[in-house]
Amino acid sequence: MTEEKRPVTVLGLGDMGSALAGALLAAGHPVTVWNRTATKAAPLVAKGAVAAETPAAAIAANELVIMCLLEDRSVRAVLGAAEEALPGKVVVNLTNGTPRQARELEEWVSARGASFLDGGIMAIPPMIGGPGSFVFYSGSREVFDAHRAAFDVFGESLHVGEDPGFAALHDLALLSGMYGMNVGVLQAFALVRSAGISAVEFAPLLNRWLTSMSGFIERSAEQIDSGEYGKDVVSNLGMQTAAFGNFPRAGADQGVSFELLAPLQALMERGVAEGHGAEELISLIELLKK
Ligand code: FVH
Repeated sequence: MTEEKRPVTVLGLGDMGSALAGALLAAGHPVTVWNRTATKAAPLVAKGAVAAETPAAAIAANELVIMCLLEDRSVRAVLGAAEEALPGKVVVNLTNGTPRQARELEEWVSARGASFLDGGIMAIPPMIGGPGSFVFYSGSREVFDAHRAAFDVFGESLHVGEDPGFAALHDLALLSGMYGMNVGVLQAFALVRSAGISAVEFAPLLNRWLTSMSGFIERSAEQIDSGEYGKDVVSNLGMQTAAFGNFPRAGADQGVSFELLAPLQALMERGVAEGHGAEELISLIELLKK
């Protein structure tokens, strides 16, 4: 059997687990699946997957075991019920979680004679296997390299460190960026809709603005790594804090809540009060350190 056609077990057939199993089948991998609600396996069985009756049977079927469940608790419940099947297996957990959960799970899995990688999927289900999809992995580089051909079916595979917690850390960091953007998008649409402007007509302007602003990420990163926030400043924090006061004012006039942006205003005002008014806004990162 070639490396590319390695048999794989997938535990968890929600939207994402089904997409992962479907991509493996489409790439020619023999796939064994298990899901708590057994009926969800039917579409994959129709495409050639084998449905196992228990997690232990699914794990016993193949060396490589990919898990994609709701959260850490469900991963623990499923593995806890299948401990006897774990020795010699490679468990790859693509369930969203925290760095600490990944490190603790790695210890638990290793103690039962299996290898462990944690992962973070940077795609939504329809993107799996397509050009925009990428997945973080952390844990043993050797284990990652040995199974990479199967991982590459999902999208670009990025090993981000031997520390098993690093995939979750990268995942949560990118999701922080996404949710921050969602906060801004919500507020922007709420403001224009409050004046009866079409969201569809406004969307291209919002897209254009966010795309051009994302161009400043690398510059901010250089400032963060150097700790130098006061050089060649183009939009100082004091100026931005003064302008920021217009959001609650306009919100009150237009009937739009300020609750999403209020925490940022408080942080900006603290930054100015602590003497960072002449620096770039990104200097606020120093205030986020606990
Ligand atoms: N879908 C997405 O857009 C995101 C993209 C990035 C990665 N996330 C994470 O992927 C994990 C799974 O997400 P999902 O979209 O597949 O989620 P659901 O469709 O809600 O499926 C959840 C599966 O978990 C099973 N499950 C839940 N609790 C238990 C349990 N106690 N024991 C066993 N299995 C459990 C559930 O089973 P069932 O309800 O069908 O019986 C589903 O298979 C997740 O970490 C995302 O954050 C997705």
